[in-house]
Amino acid sequence: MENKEDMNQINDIKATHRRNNMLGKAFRALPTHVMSLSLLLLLFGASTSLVKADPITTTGSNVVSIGEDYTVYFEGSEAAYTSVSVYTGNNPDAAGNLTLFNNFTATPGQSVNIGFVPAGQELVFRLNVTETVGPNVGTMRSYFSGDAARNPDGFLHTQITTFAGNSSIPRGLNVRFEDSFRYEIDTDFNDHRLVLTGTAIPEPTTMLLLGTGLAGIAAKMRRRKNDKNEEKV
Ligand SMILES: [Ca+2]
Ligand SMILES: [Ca+2]
Repeated sequence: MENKEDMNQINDIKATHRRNNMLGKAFRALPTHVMSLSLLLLLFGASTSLVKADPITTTGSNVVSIGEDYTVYFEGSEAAYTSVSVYTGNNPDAAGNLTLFNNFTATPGQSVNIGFVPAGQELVFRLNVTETVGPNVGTMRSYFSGDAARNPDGFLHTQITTFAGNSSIPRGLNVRFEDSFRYEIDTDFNDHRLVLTGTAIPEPTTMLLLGTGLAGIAAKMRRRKNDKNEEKV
């Protein structure tokens, strides 16, 4: 009885060995370009799975980062006043200026990358408005996204909604400015509209693992090739 079981085990091991040998031969028989394509797909698959859409959370009308790399798109403007949007980092002031768009010269879909913003940090946008019609022609005022208290009239000047996406702008967060002082003209919140999208940055450890994994596969392939060449000699 014991002997029979031993024999069965030995036969199982032999069968597994034969199967592995066949798989190994089949793998080695793959042309080099098929192997390269597999590696490419592995890379491509890995990088796309790290990208997320619509990644931003809001608290009231404040825009808060979840730790991604952000791009701002110009969505459009329905306004009489001229306005220029500026990214000011996490400060509602004149520091850290990055000029984005002029509402009369920018094209919808135009974009500016503002880079990585750590999770939890607010992204503040400022709108520099020049009143070009009405009783105060030439008056310049600045309004900020977020809290009303930041603005010269103490009113909220942005609405935050979700932008569904179109042919030139991806899905993202819609930051919609009202350019009217004390809402004297209207409150349509469509005078200067931005769309913010975020892209997840692969963590260094993920990239390292991916790198070492690929390096390992490449080294194995090289060894296999060398072994084969030595067999031929
Ligand atoms: Ca308007
Ligand atoms: Ca308006």
